[in-house]
Amino acid sequence: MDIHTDSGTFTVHGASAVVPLNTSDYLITGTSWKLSHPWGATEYYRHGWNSWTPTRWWTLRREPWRIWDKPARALTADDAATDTPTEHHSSMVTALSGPEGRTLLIGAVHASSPLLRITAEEVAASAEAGEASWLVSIGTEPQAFGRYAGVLKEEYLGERTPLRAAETLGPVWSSWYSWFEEITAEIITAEIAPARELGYGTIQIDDGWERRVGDWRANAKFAAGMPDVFAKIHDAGLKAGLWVAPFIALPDTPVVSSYPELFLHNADGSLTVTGNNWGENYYALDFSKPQSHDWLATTMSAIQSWGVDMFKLDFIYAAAVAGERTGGMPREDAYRSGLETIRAALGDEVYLLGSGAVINASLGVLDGVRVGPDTAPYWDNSERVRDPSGPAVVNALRNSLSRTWLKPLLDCDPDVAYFRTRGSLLSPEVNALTAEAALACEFAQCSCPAAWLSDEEKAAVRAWTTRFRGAPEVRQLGRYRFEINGEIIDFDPYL
Ligand code: 9PG
Repeated sequence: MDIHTDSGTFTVHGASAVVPLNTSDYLITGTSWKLSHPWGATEYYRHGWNSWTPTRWWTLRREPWRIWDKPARALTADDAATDTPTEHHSSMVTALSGPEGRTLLIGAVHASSPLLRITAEEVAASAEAGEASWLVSIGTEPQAFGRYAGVLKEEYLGERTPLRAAETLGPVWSSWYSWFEEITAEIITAEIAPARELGYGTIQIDDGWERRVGDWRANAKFAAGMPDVFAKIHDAGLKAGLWVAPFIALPDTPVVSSYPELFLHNADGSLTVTGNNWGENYYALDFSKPQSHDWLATTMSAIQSWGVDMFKLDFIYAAAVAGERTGGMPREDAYRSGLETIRAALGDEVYLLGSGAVINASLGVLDGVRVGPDTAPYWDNSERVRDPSGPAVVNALRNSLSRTWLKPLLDCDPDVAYFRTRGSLLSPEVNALTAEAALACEFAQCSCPAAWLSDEEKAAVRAWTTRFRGAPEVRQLGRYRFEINGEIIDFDPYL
């Protein structure tokens, strides 16, 4: 079937149905289908598989933009099952840029592992299991992405409206980007009074509290237990957040040693390695097995009873890594069912922020997602040249600002803003840029310990939390250009 537009004709091949919704939108069903296009080696939108996966507009005239020459990182930072060095590809959605600002978007509406492969002649759409449905939308760039978000909203947000960080969390102080794993109960409690004073609404304890990843009991640095710390946070009128990576476990944890059958296996019967961090390989729960859901629900409910208002659920992509699942359950269906188990066990009032999250398979369950790789107190990282998923401000900002079209569906966390000059290589100019990015994304988070800040820097934090609490009006004017309460902020020259 041909789709005629004022900027050329597009032909659909191999679809089982093409239903026009109006003059610019089409609903397409099919397992594997193609759309030939007249725009040649144009610009296209590359959307990464998980939170950390490289996302931006790129061009077919260059080699594919990806994590180059680093196969070991593909397992975590890209989709190892589909990534190739030779193909331009995009997960979930892509868009082509045509003449006079015309955009053609192809986005999955209902699909497991939706993948788009893009050439100068055609876009090939495929999904892992059975028939999938897709939207083709033609218009300006904001129109096409806006319609896609609208269709997804109808499809996924019917039963539950996601919580919004601006209303439920306020500005968040996170322990990660200052203390990393070196946190103690004393370090966290020392932050409570200043956090109140500086206008934060939530203190989120990141990685470093647990005995071991997969053994979710407090370690010796939190000797009085987590409920003790959370009670102190609550007594100050703040909400309490906690980092946990509930879909994965390191070897030699009680759950892996006692119940190896709960974890994803390879065809040869060995446990599937789903990534490497903390200096070790880690495994992931296999959610095609009911007992894995039982373990997850029990574990998460127990942690929630300590007094947790918000969870940062990290490394969750691991449940969607390829492996042998019962009944051939599609990997992203397994992932989604794990998130649904957490939501059912914890209720609708707890804020769930995904990190390392598979975006399409999280819609309707998570309240927010990290939309970029980790930031860092430096602009770029030369050790990680050709790794756009490596920790750096430039990588976090580029990814995050390329995903703001997701805002109608969930909160987009661009990672922390910086205000400090101590323990940082960032200039005050870049610090200010990270603070504006948080406002543009409508998710304010910072990790600067109050004791590391000068009086002037503290005043800047206070002014920023006040602006965020005032719910500034944000308008996106271009790919990287925003208007925040009437003031123009243009990230384009930096990205
Ligand atoms: C805690 C951290 C912080 C951080 C998360 C996550 O691609 N990788 O290998 C990779 C490793 C670590 C990582 C992200 C990606 O950091 O994003 O905010 O919570 O875990 O360990």
